[in-house]
Amino acid sequence: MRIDLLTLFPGMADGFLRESVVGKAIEKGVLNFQAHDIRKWTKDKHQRVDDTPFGGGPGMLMSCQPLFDAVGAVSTEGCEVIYLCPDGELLNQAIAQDLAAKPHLVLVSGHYEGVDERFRQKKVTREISIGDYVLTNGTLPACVLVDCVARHIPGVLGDGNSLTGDSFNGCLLSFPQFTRPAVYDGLEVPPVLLGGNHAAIEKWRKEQQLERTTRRRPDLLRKNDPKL
Ligand code: 4GS
Repeated sequence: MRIDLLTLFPGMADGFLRESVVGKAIEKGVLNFQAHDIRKWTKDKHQRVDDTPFGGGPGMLMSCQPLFDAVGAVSTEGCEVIYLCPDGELLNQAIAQDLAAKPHLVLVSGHYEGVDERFRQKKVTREISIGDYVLTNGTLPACVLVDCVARHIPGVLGDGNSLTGDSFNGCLLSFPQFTRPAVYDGLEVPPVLLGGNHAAIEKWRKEQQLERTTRRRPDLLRKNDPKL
């Protein structure tokens, strides 16, 4: 899978994504990731990539020319061009899974007050938000998207970091987990987990998941069963 990220801060993305699990995937060539500096494509004599909004108002907007040319340079036939912004669809596990099946994503990070609307109309095929809050720039949202998409690409996760036990995969939160020692500072591990009765462990874990989801995220249960 190929992912190109267009940003004014490529170093932010490289610093985050070239470490750990996703970093290994990039090294192995399972994920072909490239961060590009949008400024590289500006034709402005002062290297500017932004300008003041027509009609007035605070802040600066990213101009069309560098964005159109950057997308033109990195895109391929049929690739998905995703603009990260608070007014996009809210990112979730299903969207991440869907995007992981695509051969080529081009991600565009907004900066300042955003981008010229004509860029969104003509070049962007999908708009995604990582949550209802406002950040200083769109590079972190793009990294979040790359991270959660990458873990669905075959060969990215080892056995130690399995997809199957994820919160949300079954629309239930995870069960509580414990490792050695069996007693720490007087705190005991639930005895069922030490017994080796796999059916009993399975049952306990399912109950814990239901109990936790009901208490913490009843909205997830309702999404699964609208009657609730
Ligand atoms: C988000 C978000 C975001 C909005 C970028 C203000 C700079 C900023 N992008 N999900 N301009 N939340 N973007 O806050 O995607």
